[in-house]
Amino acid sequence: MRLRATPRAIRWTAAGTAAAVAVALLVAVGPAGAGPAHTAAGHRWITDDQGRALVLTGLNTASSAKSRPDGLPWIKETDVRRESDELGSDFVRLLIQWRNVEPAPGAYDDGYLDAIAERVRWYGARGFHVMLDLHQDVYGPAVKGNGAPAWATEAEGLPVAERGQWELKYIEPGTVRAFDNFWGTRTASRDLRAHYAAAWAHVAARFADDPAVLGYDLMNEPFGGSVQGPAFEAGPLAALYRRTITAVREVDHDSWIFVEPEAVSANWGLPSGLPYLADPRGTGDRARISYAPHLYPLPMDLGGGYTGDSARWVDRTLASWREQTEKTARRLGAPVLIGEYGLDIKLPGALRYVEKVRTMAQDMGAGTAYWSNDPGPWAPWDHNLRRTPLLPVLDRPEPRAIAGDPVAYTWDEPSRTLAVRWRPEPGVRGDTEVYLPARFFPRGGVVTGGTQNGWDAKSRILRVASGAGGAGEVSVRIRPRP
Ligand code: MNI
Repeated sequence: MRLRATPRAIRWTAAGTAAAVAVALLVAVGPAGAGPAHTAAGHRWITDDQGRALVLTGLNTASSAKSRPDGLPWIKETDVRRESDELGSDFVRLLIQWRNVEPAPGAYDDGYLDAIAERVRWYGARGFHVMLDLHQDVYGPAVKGNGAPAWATEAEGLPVAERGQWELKYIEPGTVRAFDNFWGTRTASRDLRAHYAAAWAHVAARFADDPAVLGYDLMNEPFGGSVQGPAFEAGPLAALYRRTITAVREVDHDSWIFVEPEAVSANWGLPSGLPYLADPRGTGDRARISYAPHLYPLPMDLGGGYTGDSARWVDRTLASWREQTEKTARRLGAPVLIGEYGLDIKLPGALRYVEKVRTMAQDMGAGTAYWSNDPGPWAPWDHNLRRTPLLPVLDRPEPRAIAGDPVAYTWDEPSRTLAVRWRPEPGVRGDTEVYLPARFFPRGGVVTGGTQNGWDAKSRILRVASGAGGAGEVSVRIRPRP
């Protein structure tokens, strides 16, 4: 993502002292908490290069990349077309593997990055924002997981037993040792974190000027080996993030950088100990660090559906997950993106659960990436690529980009009304864009309370003038065109 330097940015870099920076900040954005695109909970929105708040909605692509030797997801371009045509997606969390990026120490496979770039183009051509996710589960294939190359796996010969429940491989001796050597909480033969940061810098250099790439998810579901909880998150994890952020910013000034908490606690709605992580590109609204936790309520991991007692526990998890996520996001000064949520949709109540998560994300001003697009029982398409009942649940009317400071948006299905409210902000350019699925808006929409600026029947995007220059809040309603 590219952004021209704004006068504000120039003033900041010219400011020699902390006091001058503080003055410039007050002049530029007003009192603390002001400035564009903040949610009710006080954290920020992810913005595009026109300053518009983005409502990112999409899928993870794909679990298949974990196990394939080529490290690529199963998709062809026609699958991206299907995702674009049948689903209201404007976002993809695209999995990549360290083992394929850096197959030998310090040697990068640019053929792999070319293949990733081709897939990014498929998405970009259809208006998607792409987040690259350097994925791992259970460290790497040398310890029966995925992610890290074998040369970067120092398990010291300790065993890793196959387990029925894959998550249990995380606590096998060889896996824990490999993590400890990675994090440097034991003395490894190499500084593996230096390799990790440099591998990211190599990837970021390749995609820095790619307008389809929104940013980088530095590590999937981090796990600390024998160091757990706040000691891990505020210690080795924060240190790796700081090192990697510095390395990425040397080659890419503008893309968003997404950080995840320790998965095993945060996925279940427990607190994260992740500390504030400075962005070399600036503080406050200049920073582009986003918080991207996952959401997997424990009752569902245990095979429960969204009914009865299990549903009550899931609801409590959702409430604590939201509270903890917003607390961490405020500490980080970061917008929120739910990088993964998902379940086997045959579980009782599964579709209501998905709806519930989407509504929560909407209330939080958070984007979502459903896990995953691999055809099967979790996905919007089955093994024959026929639509599953999940598809219409994911495919909802929604704003895509809001040209100002978003106040709220709601979809009321009985009255077929999408309502969007925002406060115009100086410096935000372009229209508000809303996505209107064919099954509710077969002939597009009619706007009240604002000015329609165009309708694209192919992408099903309706544009509404930002209202900048007008006074106060803009409140528009969009109903189906008769
Ligand atoms: O549920 C997890 C998960 C459980 C336990 C642990 N540890 C013990 C460290 C870590 C993670 N993850 C959920 C989903 N994430 C992956 C992809 O990132 C999906 O395949 C899982 O369903």
